[in-house]
Amino acid sequence: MASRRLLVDIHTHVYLPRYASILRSRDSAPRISTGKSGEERLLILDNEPSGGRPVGPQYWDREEKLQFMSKHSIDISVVSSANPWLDFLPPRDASILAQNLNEDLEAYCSTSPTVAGCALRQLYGFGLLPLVPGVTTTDLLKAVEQVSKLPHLKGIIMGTRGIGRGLDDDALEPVWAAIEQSGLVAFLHPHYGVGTEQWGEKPNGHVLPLSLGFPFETTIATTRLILSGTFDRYPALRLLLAHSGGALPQLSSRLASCIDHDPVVALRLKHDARHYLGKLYFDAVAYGPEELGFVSDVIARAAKYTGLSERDRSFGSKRIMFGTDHPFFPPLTTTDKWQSVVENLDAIADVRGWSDEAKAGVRGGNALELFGLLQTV
Ligand code: 5CU
Repeated sequence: MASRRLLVDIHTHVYLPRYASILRSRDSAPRISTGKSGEERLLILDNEPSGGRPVGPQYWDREEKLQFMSKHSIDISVVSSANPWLDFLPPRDASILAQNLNEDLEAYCSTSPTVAGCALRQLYGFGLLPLVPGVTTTDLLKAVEQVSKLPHLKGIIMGTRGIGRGLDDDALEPVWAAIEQSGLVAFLHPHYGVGTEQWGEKPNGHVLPLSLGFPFETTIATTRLILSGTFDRYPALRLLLAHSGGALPQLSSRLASCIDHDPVVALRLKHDARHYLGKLYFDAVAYGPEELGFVSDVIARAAKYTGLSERDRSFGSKRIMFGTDHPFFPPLTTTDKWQSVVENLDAIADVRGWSDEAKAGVRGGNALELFGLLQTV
């Protein structure tokens, strides 16, 4: 069995039934509403084009997730709750719901079928923390502890706002310490986008917020973590970035130069900014081989800023992992393979300079290693 190459999806979402029913009970965003024809629509943010997106069982039904996996030959999915997580709730409600949803996700994963020929389950998960303004540190730490004890939860998904002041908030220091200590992977995922005033007045649907707003939100949040010295204080922290890290790989040398010219930050950090890019993990939800190749070059280059010799592109691939973003971006017919999935798989296959071993790693081996699943294969 050890020789079979598994396909592992590390970026795939669910609105668990308990969460979906809360969204159905609401009359402002985020909410699920039912139209005259009985069709449900999910409005995630206020003022979304066309009143949100149509939703159906693929958003909450585990059988649909397993069928989607089977259609695309995905062996394992590491499933995360989708945005906006608990952001709209008062702190006590958020803490209770996080606890319940973490239990729900553990049950969703632990009772999933096993992968043919090995002891692994088809589903693992990222749990939730009640990251909302006013929550107590005690409740946040309890949630980290809860997730770390649930055997099928391998990480924590989080947005970029923390408890209201972003992820570089001093109040989150004990939380980063606890996440590092637990060995859980923190999956940083956008929700709000940035700079909506830049989108203009033309009807461009969801294109600008999703293609630019989301990745720039991740770029800014991660840059703030770098600038605050978080990776110096928690060097074993494992942070996974959605959408291949947004624009951060492309902007990292510019960031390094800006830091060099700014003693306020330069004196605070132990390393050149490019060093920290090599400490991060990236999904492969980039849709193009050139972009993936570039991200792996940036990761490989990080070694140079740690005093080691620069590595090759295949070395950089070790921190990149396949993802689908299911159930978002569905195809127009139910029989089709999903274009977004096919594009992301083709992109991995077509990266110039990645060895076959490197491609197999991005398709699944790297994720098995990161999430501690290798020993079960
Ligand atoms: O279509 C969308 O708005 C989204 C979303 O909200 N979250 C996500 O992960 N992908 C697409």
